[in-house]
Amino acid sequence: MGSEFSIKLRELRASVSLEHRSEVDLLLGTLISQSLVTAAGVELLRRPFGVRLGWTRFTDRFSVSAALQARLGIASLFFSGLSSFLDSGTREFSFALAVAVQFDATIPFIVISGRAEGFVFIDTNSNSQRDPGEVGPKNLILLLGNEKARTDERGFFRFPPMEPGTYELKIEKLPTGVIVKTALPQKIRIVAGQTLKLEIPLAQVAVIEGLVFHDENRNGQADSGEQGLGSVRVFLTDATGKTRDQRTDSEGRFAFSELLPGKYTVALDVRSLPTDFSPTTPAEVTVELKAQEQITVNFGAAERPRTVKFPPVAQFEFTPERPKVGEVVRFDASESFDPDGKIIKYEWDFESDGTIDAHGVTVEHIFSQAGTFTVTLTVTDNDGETGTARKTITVGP
Ligand SMILES: [Ca+2]
Ligand SMILES: [Ca+2]
Ligand SMILES: [Ca+2]
Ligand SMILES: [Ca+2]
Repeated sequence: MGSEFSIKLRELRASVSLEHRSEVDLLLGTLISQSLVTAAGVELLRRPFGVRLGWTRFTDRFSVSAALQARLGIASLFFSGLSSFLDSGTREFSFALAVAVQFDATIPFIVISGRAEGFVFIDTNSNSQRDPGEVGPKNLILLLGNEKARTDERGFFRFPPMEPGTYELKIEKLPTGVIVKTALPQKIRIVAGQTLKLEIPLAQVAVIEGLVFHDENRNGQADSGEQGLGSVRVFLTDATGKTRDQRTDSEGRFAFSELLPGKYTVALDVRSLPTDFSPTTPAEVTVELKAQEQITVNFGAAERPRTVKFPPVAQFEFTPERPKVGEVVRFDASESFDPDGKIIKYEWDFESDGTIDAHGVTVEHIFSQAGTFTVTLTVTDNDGETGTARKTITVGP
């Protein structure tokens, strides 16, 4: 209905006609036939048929009339059912048939248009309704077709009058920290003579950002000097299970912006870490995000601990070199070492019979018999690796 009405309105035009008119006067029952009258009218036309409201000057009088009209090019056929003669102050009813040649002019001052206006508002209580106190950002520019509108301090905007039709509604540029809660661009229909009321809710958003860093000292903290890891994939999953992902930039940074408040899980894709790297922090973190909040989640990763271990090296000296029975012999293993850790145990077996006789870096022993003995030192490092050294000692009588 609306579209039909608007199509008719678009055909609204003014015309001047040269007519030949034949008229039957109903009161007198006479036929009047006259030529060359000038007529000015406003037509509501849906081609080729229409209605004309006209003001006509006959050779000797004026009338206003309503006529049904059929139009073919510049020629028209009118069938008029009502004429009112102004000059005589009387109303006369007549039927007239006229053939006319018409010259058209559009009527620029008659605006046949519709409007759109409304509010952009920050929906602080998240109910998608504009509640008291919920105002919008000022100076936000909205686009409807080729027209622009700007919000005032209340968030109110009004587009200029527009031709009826369907247009795309967009917001030119949103301030940071807000998103539109309804889908935009949106198709908007402008209807002639009507003002469309729009309400566009905005939501304040939050950000989860962070860093994936090379945790060289494996302490779980991003210490100064520890570089970011680029191109590492980070997943973000919201409370509904919807997941999106992002890769870190060359400095190891990532940022999920424009997030609605809620619960999120941020997870590191460990397969995207550099070769041999593993996380040194929890690879998955759950956060509760509030409006406008900015939460930082950092992930550390480093090379996996090495799997090759070096055993300790056992070395010892003893004095005197040629002890006698009953003499104290001093053994010193302080030259022993471990290349990649430390020695935690020293075990001495003075005659290599398999029974440990003493513990410690330096020990003393008295041989009770003369003879040649093999002394065995076994050292154990912090990884449980062992090293052994043997020396022979000759004990004199
Ligand atoms: Ca609200
Ligand atoms: Ca660190
Ligand atoms: Ca070792
Ligand atoms: Ca022994």
